[in-house]
Amino acid sequence: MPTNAEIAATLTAIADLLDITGANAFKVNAYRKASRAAEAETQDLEALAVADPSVLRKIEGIGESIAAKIVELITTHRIAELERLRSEIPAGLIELLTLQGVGPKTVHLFWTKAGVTDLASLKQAIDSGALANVERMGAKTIENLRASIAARDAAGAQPTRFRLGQAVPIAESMLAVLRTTRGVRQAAFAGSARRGRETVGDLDLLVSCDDHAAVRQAFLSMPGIDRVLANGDTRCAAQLVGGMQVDLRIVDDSVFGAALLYFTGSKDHNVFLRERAINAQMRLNEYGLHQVPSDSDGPVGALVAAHSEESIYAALGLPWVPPERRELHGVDLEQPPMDLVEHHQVRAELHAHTTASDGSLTIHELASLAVSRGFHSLAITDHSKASAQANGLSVERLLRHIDAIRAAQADFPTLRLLAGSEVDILADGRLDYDDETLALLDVVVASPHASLRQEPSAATKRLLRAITHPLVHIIGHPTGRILLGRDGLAPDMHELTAAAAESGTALEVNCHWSRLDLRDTHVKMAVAAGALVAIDCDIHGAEDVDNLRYGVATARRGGLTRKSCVNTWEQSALLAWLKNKKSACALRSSR
Ligand code: DGT
Ligand code: CA
Ligand code: CA
Ligand code: ZN
Repeated sequence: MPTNAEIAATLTAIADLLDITGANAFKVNAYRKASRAAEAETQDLEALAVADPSVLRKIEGIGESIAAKIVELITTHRIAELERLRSEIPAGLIELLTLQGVGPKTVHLFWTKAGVTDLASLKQAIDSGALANVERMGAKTIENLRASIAARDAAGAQPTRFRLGQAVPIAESMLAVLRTTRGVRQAAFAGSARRGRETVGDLDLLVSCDDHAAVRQAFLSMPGIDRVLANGDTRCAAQLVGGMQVDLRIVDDSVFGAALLYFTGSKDHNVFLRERAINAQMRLNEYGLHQVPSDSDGPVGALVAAHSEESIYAALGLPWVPPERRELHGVDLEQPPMDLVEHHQVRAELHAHTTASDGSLTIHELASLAVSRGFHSLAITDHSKASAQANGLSVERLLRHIDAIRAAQADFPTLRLLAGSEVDILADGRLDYDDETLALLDVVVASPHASLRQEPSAATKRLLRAITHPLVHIIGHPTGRILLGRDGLAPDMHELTAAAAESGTALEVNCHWSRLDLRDTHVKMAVAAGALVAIDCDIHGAEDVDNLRYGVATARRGGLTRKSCVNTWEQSALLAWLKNKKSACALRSSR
């Protein structure tokens, strides 16, 4: 069940290991090129390969021998060459790749020229001066290396986490198998993935069934399992290829709700509920909510509730709490339930790229996709000229693109096509198109793409300038962070959210699971400030629409309600906002 992204990651891993061994650059580059091709491919490679293995090598960038490796991965869930490389290279060397600024070619030098085999021997080679004798290891490089190691040590032995959008599809494909297993009644994922946290430490699956043995067998023979960590009657655990750990709990159907509540967490939320139970003379655990036993009851008191989460919350005098809100405890939960934004309420996508810049769909394909999702509006927002690496549009190309968007409208009677741009916010806060050009657009999404290591104060000034620009409707991925990759900007979010509320500019929750930017805590600040929020998929290919759920989960974690989320508005309200913001600007400037 490898996805294109997993295939791409596996090919990159092979390229990295080849580089560490000092392999021929031609061969390494072939893997890197194939990895990029796999990543960019919009059709599902596994589906293609299953239908006809020979089609893979017809894909631009994938040669014959690597096509065979991909087929090997799809059919056997491993690649013999990758395993051979792993067995040839000291395991501690591979870990060095996670140091900031250290690539596989550098690791090759560490290994072959300084005898380094892991982090400890690297530190030794630095301290003893041995590394200074190695080619390309100048004083500055070694200083940077010291800093990377120190940063790593400061982060501690933090367990590896995985991004939500990588974990959830794995959970769902496993649940799909379990649901068809003999005797299974209910199956769900719990833990941080169900709470919609942006990263998860491990996956927690829960199944109720009549036949534990069948479920254990089905679970432990899933493809993609690298190592079995536990195999008990009610709990199994396994590590997947790629390192993710999956916990499976098997329970009686009568206590499914209690187990789901317990294993969804968060731990703080569980503690809060347990204390609430104690105060009401009850006991709560993964088997249910019980009365405190009197002498005649034996060890467990009478059962109060266990079958569903709702019944347990109700018995504790609380409304059912959506999983995304279960980081909360205390008074926050005693408020009446909020009208949190819901996935099905989203009817407009306001950030989408076509083949004109770096998307893979044409205007017509994007519009058909939006129609198939039941959307009433779609903004086409290709990149502006400063994003040269993304084939950003010159003013001249933008003008022609606007005409093409307007012309396409006639073919989509149920969808309002909006001509827009994702205009770069330059380092000083100026926008990448002049005002006359921006004024021609229906929607302006302004986003930072470069200079993402700015000082916080410069970042605040930069973003404030864009937020208060009268022609800007939405700030796209405001910080530019990449989860587990790049911190991005660290502006003063109190100032930004206040300015956004004041100027009626929406802040985006970018749904891509490597971004989720605004993050949950920033959404909370936007909600507190009364700012508008947009939840957008930043569509580059058809699969990106499926990321909406992650953006919605992030928004719900921040407490976003429907009325503050522009994508959930009726078409007339959305169009009025877009138009009024611009004309308010025309009014102001004519005064
Ligand atoms: P993660 O995996 O680090 O992203 O976070 P979680 O929340 O998925 O944590 P995990 O996998 O350790 O445990 C899943 C849930 O099980 C957790 O959210 C609450 C419950 N749980 C596990 N251990 C404890 C515990 O010692 N006390 C309490 N109250 N609940 C626990
Ligand atoms: Ca977990
Ligand atoms: Ca767990
Ligand atoms: Zn974009």
